[in-house]
Amino acid sequence: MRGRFIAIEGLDRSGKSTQCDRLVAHLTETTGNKTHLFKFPDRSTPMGQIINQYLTSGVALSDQAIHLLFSANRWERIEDIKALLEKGENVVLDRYYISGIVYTQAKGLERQWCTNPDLGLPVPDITLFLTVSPEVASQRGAYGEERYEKIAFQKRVAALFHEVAQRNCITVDASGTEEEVANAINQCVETVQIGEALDKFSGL
Ligand code: NYM
Ligand code: MG
Repeated sequence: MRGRFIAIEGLDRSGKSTQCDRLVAHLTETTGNKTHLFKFPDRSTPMGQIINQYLTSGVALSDQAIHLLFSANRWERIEDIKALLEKGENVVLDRYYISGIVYTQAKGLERQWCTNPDLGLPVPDITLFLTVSPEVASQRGAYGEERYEKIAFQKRVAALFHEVAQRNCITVDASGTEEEVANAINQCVETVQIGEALDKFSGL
């Protein structure tokens, strides 16, 4: 049987990275199979390095160009992800195409335009959306260091995330303790049915 394919989405400083690490440990233990974490953007690839410069040092790129780079950065890792799933290993994603779409749409670009480059990517078995208010997130460590970490922008992203999550995600309240959030995530993950074939993303 193929591995489990799980994505975690949320605002900046919603606790995604911590929870992804915990979920990797949980799946390794409960399924007995290797579990891999992929983080998007993957800043280690050549495209990821340009994305990193854009996010951290204000390199100028048009909204369209950076959007396509974020999408290309997913496409450049997808064959590796599929191969692991087919071997029966699990894959956890720290952000995926929903982040890609809502962060760019929050800048005022059209939903369909934002969706197009990601069409055809494999759809996760479940996408968890960790909710935390932009105000609470802004109190967390190192907030404001990267482009996009501004409350007004995060509020626009949050509104889009909430709308999209109704149809595409399981929403998890991420304002509790690390332990409480991890328990809620583990419960959601246990109920997931794993189909043999991966669906192809066809829109939100
Ligand atoms: N981001 C992330 C996008 O704007 N589009 C995307 O496709 C992805 C994957 O990059 N503010 C944004 C969201 C974050 C930033 O991600 C860096 P992270 O998870 O904070 O490293
Ligand atoms: Mg961030």
